[in-house]
Amino acid sequence: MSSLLIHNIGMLATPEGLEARRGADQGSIRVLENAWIYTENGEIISYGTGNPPITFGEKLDAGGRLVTPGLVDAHTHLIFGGWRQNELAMKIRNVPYLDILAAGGGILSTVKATHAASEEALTEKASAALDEMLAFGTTTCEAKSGYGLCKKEELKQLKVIKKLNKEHPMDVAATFMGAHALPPEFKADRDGYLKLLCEEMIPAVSKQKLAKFCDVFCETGVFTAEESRRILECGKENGLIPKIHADEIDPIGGSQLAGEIGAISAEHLIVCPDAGIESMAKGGTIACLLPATSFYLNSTYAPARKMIEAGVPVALASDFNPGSCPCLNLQLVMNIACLKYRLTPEEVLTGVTLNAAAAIGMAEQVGSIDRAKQADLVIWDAPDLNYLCYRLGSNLAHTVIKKGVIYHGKNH
Ligand code: IZC
Ligand code: ZN
Repeated sequence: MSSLLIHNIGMLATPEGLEARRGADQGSIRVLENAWIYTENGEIISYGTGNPPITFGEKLDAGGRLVTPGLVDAHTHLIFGGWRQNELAMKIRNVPYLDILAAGGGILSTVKATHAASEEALTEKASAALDEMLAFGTTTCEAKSGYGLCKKEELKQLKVIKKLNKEHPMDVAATFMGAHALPPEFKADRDGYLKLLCEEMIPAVSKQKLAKFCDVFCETGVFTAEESRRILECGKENGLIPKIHADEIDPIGGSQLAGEIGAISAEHLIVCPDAGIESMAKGGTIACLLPATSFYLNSTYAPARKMIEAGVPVALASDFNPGSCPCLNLQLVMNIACLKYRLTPEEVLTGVTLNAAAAIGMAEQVGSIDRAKQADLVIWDAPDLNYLCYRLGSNLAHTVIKKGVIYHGKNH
């Protein structure tokens, strides 16, 4: 048996429970001072304040620092070939994201680079990104396919995710996103691609158990709300839980659809209308917001406060991808969520831990410091939660613990 006692914790801050927290509960977290946490075999056994009752096993002195659950990144496009630094000059000249895509660039240029990369090369590249995420305090993430856009290449991406989930310390939840863009060869035959998705790709993903979720980019010039409904319903029939990229640039009905079909989460929601918020509240959909993307696209910010007030649980994620957000640092996402969404540090913490875990169906295993959950913890170079959300641009992760094992420790 391996055990670890983390003691001398200045502040322990965590949301509580096994499901997403909404409304006023999003900002109501447990805060303990002068605390300790005891873990065995990668699981949280007990925690408390004052002198720990445990004297045996490995000990880790938190040095009076803040400890939170490991962060959960519920939205990444982790597996891709190449980068898109060539788009920066276009962004500076205000060329819109969708114009770059319509001209065959954007997602489609990453599709070419991903096709050209071997499974081994993609694995190596994504593994390095996971290392970096872990060093920033992320201990669980989601990863999407979507740079294949044909059966063979989508399955290649999903196999990389499966391998990383097995071999890297990070837990990686897989999402099939063959509906990320219309492949150019189907430009004159949209229905042909929908048929390929529904009749070949989704059944193959499901049969090979390569993904838990199915996602669609519901956007002007990409997939309409009706097409998105067809794809997500087909995913559901094949056992894949629906997610949807909705209202990122234009409000074309994605958030309303999310609530109607009972999507586990809707992503982006930058221009989400009131009807979409209402539908998500009714359908129990989590709003997975990506504030670093708003920053990177120089766009407006999702109405996060309105969502919390309407009882929609808010999760926060990086959207790590080579186009609209080449950032995998959830600490920066936390800063922007405070400053631009006007969320409190407590609401933000719930957004990057428990609600993010719920958005990927893992709230029973990770996302909070509760007994019997995985011992996924971060010791921060911060005395309290306000400090973590207030500092900007540094990496404050001091020690990252995944399933009771210490992966990164900085010497100070
Ligand atoms: O590669 O541009 N929004 N999909 C939807 C993305 C951004 C990723 C990309
Ligand atoms: Zn995305």
